[in-house]
Amino acid sequence: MINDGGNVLDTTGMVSTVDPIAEEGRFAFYERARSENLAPLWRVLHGLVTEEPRPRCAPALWKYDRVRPYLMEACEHISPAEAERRVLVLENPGLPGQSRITQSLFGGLQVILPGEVAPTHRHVASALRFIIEGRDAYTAVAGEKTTMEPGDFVITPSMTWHDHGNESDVPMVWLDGLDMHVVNLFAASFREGYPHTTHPQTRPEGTAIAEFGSNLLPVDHSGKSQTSPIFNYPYHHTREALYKSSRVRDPDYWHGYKMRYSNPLTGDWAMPTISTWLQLLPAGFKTAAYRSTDSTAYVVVEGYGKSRVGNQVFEWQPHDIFVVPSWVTCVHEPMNDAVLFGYSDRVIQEKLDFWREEKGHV
Ligand code: 1HN
Repeated sequence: MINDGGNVLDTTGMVSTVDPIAEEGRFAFYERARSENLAPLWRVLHGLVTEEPRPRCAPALWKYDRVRPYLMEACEHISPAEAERRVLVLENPGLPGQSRITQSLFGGLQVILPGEVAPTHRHVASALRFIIEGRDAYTAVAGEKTTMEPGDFVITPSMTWHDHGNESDVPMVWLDGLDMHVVNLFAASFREGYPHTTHPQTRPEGTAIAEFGSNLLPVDHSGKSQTSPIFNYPYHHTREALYKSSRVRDPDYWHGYKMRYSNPLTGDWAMPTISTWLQLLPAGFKTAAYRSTDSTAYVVVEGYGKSRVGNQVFEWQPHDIFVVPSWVTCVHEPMNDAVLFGYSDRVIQEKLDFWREEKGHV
């Protein structure tokens, strides 16, 4: 295994068709070539270009009732002022030590206690928040605050100033999803701290949703930012949309009722680098076998059930998080009405013509 700082190339599997006996006579040549920064492609070719996806990320499940005590203990060890962001990274067991929940994306759980503030900074990496627990904490993005409730999907676009605070009397926990591994693949990362803890508020709370959140746009609005101008998609709206959909049509065999968060300016995904959606799996429904090339992290929002991921079965309940790797077949089976949030790199793969899916027989 070669780890070149993020891009892991597996050279241990069957990667070439060269004759191992003949190879011995070539090692001196390989050594001399290496001193000139040259290497034989034929030894690695089939590891570089595989017949099928070979995700290093593994199927994984985090049970929230096991994770939560660690989040609370983290609060005894460090403040957000010292940590900058008090986050426990959801480390995919197939990619230990790399801060990846899937091969391309970050996942972590952030906790903010009443009265705490996570200081203002900005970076090229875009972030999503999916609220797990708590109420009435805020995030401020580019001068506008939004109050967050469980199930809300919140966006921090690339290079926008952001800080978080908890003005309630209960701990707030959310999932952070970031694309910094994609940014770092291109060595395009910048970050900056703000000279003050919080950033001045330049627009009243509710501006974004008022102007962009009702299938209407300000008449002379012309910009087409790649990130949605709506930076909080409240759960009470999105949940209602799923249930309304469930009253007017049958569930999709492979997805149930699955709706993507979209950018109202373009109709594209809400974020340019991370696809996000919300999915209602009605009681008694079982999805047909499905796989796609976007390794996906799921958060259980409501309901109880199980998912078969490859040859593993994950039993889940609200707040649990699980990962379905690229090209691993998945079947979801809720026990009652269940709602799942999901995020993946599908939007990037679609732009690059990489993305594939396979729908099993129904
Ligand atoms: C970050 O800036 C936040 O702003 C959360 O809340 C998690 C993980 C890695 C790098 C930056 C935040 C992060 C992060």
